[in-house]
Amino acid sequence: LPNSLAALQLKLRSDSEKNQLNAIDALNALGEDGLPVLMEFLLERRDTPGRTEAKVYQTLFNTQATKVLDFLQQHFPTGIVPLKSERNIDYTELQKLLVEQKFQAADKLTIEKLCELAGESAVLRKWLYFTEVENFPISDLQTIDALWLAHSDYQYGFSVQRQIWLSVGKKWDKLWDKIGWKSGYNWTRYPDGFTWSLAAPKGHLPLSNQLRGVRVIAALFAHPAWTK
Ligand code: UYC
Repeated sequence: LPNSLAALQLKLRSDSEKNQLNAIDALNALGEDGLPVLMEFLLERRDTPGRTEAKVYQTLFNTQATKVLDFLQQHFPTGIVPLKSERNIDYTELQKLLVEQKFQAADKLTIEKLCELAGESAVLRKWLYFTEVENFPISDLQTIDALWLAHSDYQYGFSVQRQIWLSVGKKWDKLWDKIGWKSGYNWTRYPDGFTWSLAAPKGHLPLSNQLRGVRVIAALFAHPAWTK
């Protein structure tokens, strides 16, 4: 019986990430019977959260079952991603918006958090200088990125955008096209032109306004956070 609970339990712990991710969907489809298996797995892996653990967390949250939500609240009160900050910045609200898949509000808050990270003058200005980005701590950028990854099935995040940018030979126009920020000569209009769900192309979110040029996003992509 390939779809038996025991088989899926093993598949969830197999060496292949693809098999693990498929097992999550199959267990979720079993409903009542599958959810305890997912909860047990999450407790087991609580200290090593990666893509599989994040998908288990998001899948459990999406059930909106009282028992499951109580479990998540008890064991993972601040979510599946450790909310590390070198500047004492609180990322709990960003975590909340992302787990609830409120992508537009999460995107806006991401920009605000980056300004907070840059300091008081950036908070008042509401946009960043590239020189401020260069001084961002690694841990904070990694936390923000890990939150986007975890709650988008690894579709969204600066590191995803950077990977695509590298894959197109660092050609900005090719990147904009691939992530749905530009179509031919036309910029996507903020906010209504953008897709505030998981239906967008990989790397679509989070946004960074290109009105003042590419230096800020270039500084983000050059940051040591992605290579350390
Ligand atoms: N906007 O077009 N954008 C804004 C994007 C551009 C513009 C905010 C992204 C092109 C103006 C965000 C793209 C452009 C404002 C983004 C995009 C343009 C604004 C809110 C595709 C005109 C009003 C946060 C690359 C041709 C604010 C913020 C202002 C806002 C994001 C216009 C998140 C990814 C070149 C006029 N756009 N933006 O920064 O500054 O205000 O006047 O990138």
